[in-house]
Amino acid sequence: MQITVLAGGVGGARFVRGLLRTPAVADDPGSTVTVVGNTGDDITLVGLRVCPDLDTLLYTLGGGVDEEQGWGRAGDTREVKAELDALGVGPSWFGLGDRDLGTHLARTRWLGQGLSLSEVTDRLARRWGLPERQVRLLPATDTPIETHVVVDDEDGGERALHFQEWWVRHGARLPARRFTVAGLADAAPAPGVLEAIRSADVVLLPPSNPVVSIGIILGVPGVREALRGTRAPVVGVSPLLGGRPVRGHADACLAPLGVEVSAAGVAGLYADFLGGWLVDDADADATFPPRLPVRALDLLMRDEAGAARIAGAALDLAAELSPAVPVGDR
Ligand code: FO1
Repeated sequence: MQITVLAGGVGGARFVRGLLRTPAVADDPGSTVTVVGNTGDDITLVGLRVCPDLDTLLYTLGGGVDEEQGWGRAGDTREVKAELDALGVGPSWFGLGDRDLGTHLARTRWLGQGLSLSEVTDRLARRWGLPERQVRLLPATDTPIETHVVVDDEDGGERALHFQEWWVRHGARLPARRFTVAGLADAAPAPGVLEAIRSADVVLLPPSNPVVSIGIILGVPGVREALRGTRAPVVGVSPLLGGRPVRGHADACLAPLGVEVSAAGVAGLYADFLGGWLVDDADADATFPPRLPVRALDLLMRDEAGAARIAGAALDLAAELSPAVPVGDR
């Protein structure tokens, strides 16, 4: 089975890790999981290109993530960061681990040598053993893009700051007026992205942030149209449980869009291509778009087994929706 997942952040990475444990993938060496990762979070710091969502996917799927944080490298130290702080070279609010810096140094060197972000990501994926785990990781686009957040300034006007400054430094507490993505309108999908959607047996949307993770991938020209046109069922998992995100700040991202902060509100953002929707038991009685198949279950991903249970339920729903999806081996 060919499964394509649009993913961003910690929730996306943990969901994909669970997906790899489902029988549909683990017991079928012919199955492949293509993950299209968000690159809107990317930022250049001290001259280094940092791709947080791609790195979270690499480290989580490769067994090297700091489990407590959900991002960064397990057992990392911050010697270089401490020295940069002592030298007054910022930003001080962004934590860069020493091992993690190795990734950013290698990526920046390879990009500087003329490799595309896809080619760089492929090298990093090999370092983390992703092909052996049946995973292909593609950035949504090779075009450099950056999500910016427009907030109020002190004079009653507005100013834009990089997504990471809003998210990490301000904890998403500065009310956002809107999100803009530099470079997105002219971005091209990375090689393989549209094909992975068009030729998939199933497309899955993990419980990733619908605005600044999945929303950015959907904004890459051609991606949304490919989802509308694919023969594969598109099944999504709500990132909101009883109207609240389990982690992250999806609520702060939905408010400026005027979208209801609920599982139904998020489903509405995907209405033009969504084939099925998994929601938490807490949302079982909510009103969803008519004719949208909705299944309720416990959506709390407590551990890898929990993530596998949720991913399996998404594949079950896909099998209900499409005769092409094999039943009984999830
Ligand atoms: N998140 C934080 O809350 N604080 C940090 O200092 C931080 C550093 C960081 C460094 C590398 C990396 O790959 C991720 C990092 N994150 C950090 C996570 C990241 O800011 C966000 O969670 C994602 O971009 C949102 O998906």
